[in-house]
Amino acid sequence: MQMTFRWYGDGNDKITLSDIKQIPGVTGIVWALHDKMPGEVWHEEEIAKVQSQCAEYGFNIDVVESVNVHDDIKIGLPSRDKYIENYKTTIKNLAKFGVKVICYNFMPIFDWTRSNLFRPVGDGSTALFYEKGMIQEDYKAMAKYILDFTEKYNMSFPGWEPERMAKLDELFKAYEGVDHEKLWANLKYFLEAIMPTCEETGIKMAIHMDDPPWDIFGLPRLLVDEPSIDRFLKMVDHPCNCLTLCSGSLNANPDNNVAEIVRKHCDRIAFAHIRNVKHFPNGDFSEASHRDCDGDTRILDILKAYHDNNYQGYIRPDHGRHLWGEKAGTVRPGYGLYDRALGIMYMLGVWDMLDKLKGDNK
Ligand code: DNO
Repeated sequence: MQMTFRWYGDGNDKITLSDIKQIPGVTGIVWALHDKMPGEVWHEEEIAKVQSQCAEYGFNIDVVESVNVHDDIKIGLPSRDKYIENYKTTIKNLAKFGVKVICYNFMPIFDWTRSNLFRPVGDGSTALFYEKGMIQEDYKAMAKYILDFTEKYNMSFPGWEPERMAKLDELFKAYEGVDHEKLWANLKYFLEAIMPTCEETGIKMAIHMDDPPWDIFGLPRLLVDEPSIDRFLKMVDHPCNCLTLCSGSLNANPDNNVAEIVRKHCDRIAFAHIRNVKHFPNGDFSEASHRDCDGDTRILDILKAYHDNNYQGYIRPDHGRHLWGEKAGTVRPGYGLYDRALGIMYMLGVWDMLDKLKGDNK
């Protein structure tokens, strides 16, 4: 496996490439052009700039997270073809700079969704929190919470572009009639249209799991469990049609056994997100440290499943808690430096030991 770290870019992230360089084992930066709206073409000179910044520290830019998909593609409007053409141009441009994997999602309107971005964990740190009761009907209250936060601290979250969020009612109207089956069909249309470009460029498209893995605010969500992942991979059975298997997103539903999914589909996982989640009996969940016993996601089983399958793809610590003075205004929610660095050391510790045991067993 190849260890990576998500970085939001110069001027958009308080963490520097020099900070990341000091974390053992990281070889690649997971990046994006965060000022791009879904549907816009990513141009060569913009990509080249990030590449040279990362190359200065010896990092590759093999993984992009994300090239976001325009709503018209998800809704299935006639204008989708124009945005699909743009997407293909972006794929080609990224390939020119050695990009190997594009992470994306197909969630209608909202990307990841939480009700509290800095909820105390109990040890002095804070973490992202999902209060089920708060994410039921009133999408405006939830969107307001997130957007007030981004405005107050002058940051934007991918998938929560203020320009799109300003038109929430219109967006909800446009998605009327897009039920699960329609959304599956639109996803298939999109993938079938871009697979030839992926094949030609060698780029793998790696769909992110829906977070949380259930419908919210009446909007359908597709990538939620093992049967839906099976369906997705079969629907477009192409080696470039891959997964970003996000352990935390999937395991927000405690019935999802992520390690089993890894064992079943390891060859189609291009990108692994490792995150631990702690469940509460009423359906709420909090994000937790990467250490297995701090949450319910069974991180050790998952790492073992990747190791047993000789996983060669990319991996990164996903959200971490906010530690040691990281707080609203000083850190991107879920994307502080310290807990993600600790997560890397935990993962590498487990991995190194599994390597050693494998060697010893020979
Ligand atoms: C949240 C991330 C997601 C992810 C997108 C992929 O922190 O895991 O925003 O990047 O869903 O498109």
